[in-house]
Amino acid sequence: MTAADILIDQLYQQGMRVLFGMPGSHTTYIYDALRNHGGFQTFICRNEQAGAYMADGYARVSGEPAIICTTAGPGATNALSGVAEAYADNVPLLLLTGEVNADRLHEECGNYHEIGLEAILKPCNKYVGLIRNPRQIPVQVRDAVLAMNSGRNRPASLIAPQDIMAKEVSHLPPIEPMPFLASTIDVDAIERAALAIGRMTKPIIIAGGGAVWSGCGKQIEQLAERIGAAIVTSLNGKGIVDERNPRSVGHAKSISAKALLPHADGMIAIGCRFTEVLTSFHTMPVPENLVQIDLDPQQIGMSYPVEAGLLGDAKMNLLALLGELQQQPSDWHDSIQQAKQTPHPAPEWFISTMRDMLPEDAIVFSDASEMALRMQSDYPAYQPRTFFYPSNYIALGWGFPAAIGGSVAAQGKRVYSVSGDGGFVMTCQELATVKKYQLNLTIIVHNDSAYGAIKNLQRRKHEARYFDTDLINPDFIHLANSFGIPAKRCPDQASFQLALQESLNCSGPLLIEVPDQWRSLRI
Ligand SMILES: Cc1ncc(C[n+]2csc(CCOP(=O)(O)OP(=O)(O)O)c2C)c(N)n1
Ligand SMILES: [Mg+2]
Repeated sequence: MTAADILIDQLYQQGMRVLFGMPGSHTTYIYDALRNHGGFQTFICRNEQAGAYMADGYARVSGEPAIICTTAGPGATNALSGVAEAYADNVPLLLLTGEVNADRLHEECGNYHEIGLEAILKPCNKYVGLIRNPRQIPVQVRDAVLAMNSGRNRPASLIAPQDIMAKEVSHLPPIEPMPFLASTIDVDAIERAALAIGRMTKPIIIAGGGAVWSGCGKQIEQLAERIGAAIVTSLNGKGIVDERNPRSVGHAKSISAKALLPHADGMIAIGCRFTEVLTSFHTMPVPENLVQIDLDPQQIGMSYPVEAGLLGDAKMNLLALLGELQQQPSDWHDSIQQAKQTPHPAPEWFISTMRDMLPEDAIVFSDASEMALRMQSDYPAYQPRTFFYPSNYIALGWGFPAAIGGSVAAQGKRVYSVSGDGGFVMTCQELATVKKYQLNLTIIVHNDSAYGAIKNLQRRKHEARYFDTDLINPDFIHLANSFGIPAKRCPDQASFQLALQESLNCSGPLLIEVPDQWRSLRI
């Protein structure tokens, strides 16, 4: 048995089952161990950056981390953008990377693929473990899994030098998975929070990604009912409560939310970090009477002072709060309804057609394109973990490969990705992955032959001095076909409806191109 066999077995013992990646000269022992073990579902990616996005998408849909396995040096650094996106959005994934031989590590003695991986990985991982001795493997695997699954869910990395992986070792006893520390309730803090909430007459609940990971949608609805609150979400919180709920005013940047937020006299933030993106560079009105629930003590009061901070799991804290709070009279309901009626410009037909045609529980991944940006407000999510966006690192090219990971997690249920032409071409090589595994994925490419989002900025901020934002693209239909994937070009609503309908009834991948050359001049 090699150390690589031990490593793979320990990962399995700690609950890991899915691995995206690409073998290299420094990971042949790891791949041999994967083959011998046989318990992992493995997927070859065509670029490790996309492979890391896949692992990210897998975790967002399933709630469970997957592995992105890379060779040393360039394999790991290719994956870095994906690790960073997961770090910024609080999503767990495990980067398992090969490494040059440990005997002369960091000597820069001419070993190919060598680069200071620990230093590179530290800022975007909760845990980085360099394996120097096979005996360390059980504890390092356990610590990596614990880091991903406890507190804020974030990436972990294991660095596996090839000479260590090749070592013959006798069987090591398995190590018990570490029980995740359950958060405890601070009774005094709950009382302070209940008092603060009792003073709110126009409360707003703002729910972020932490609420989704805690799975506290029901408790949020109950709290809103109890105290007469409106509900808004951040991007990562979208769908935690059905956006058609009479108390929901959607995403915090929706027209309805913007109409209501200035009138609130109290806010309860649940797993929500008040990021630059959410608060539009801290211009969003945040009432002084703020109660904040978060797993991470650093986040509580970081951007706005709090009346009460509740540390720990959101669901547990909400249950404790609900035990304290009486039904609260509120005349806020009419204002919420008025805000919901605020006149909206009609959403783009592309977006409304998707919402009208797709099932309630359809899983949609969007890239950082202009159209996906608009989906944040104009595409209501009805269930948690059904709408995904690279919310905080905002890595263009994420949407399509993340949807591949999401599709693996969805176990056959059809998944949709929405990309612009620019973002899609960044990771379109993964059409090969979709084809190889015949995934039920509908790949929508909104094609304006431009980096439209940036072109818009040039129009607004630089008096339409457009520069380096127009693109020449491949023929997307031929491109998909060359990978053996059927494709439709849909320049109008009727043909788009037909194609979406077809995709609902087909199995395997389908690419839909929506050419829209003049869109950037319309908005
Ligand atoms: C990795 C990375 N590179 C560049 C950017 C900057 N950026 C954000 S949106 C965008 C243009 C997106 O173009 P496209 O995918 O065609 O969508 P469109 O905005 O045209 O709808 C760019 C270049 C980014 N966010 N991430
Ligand atoms: Mg574009």
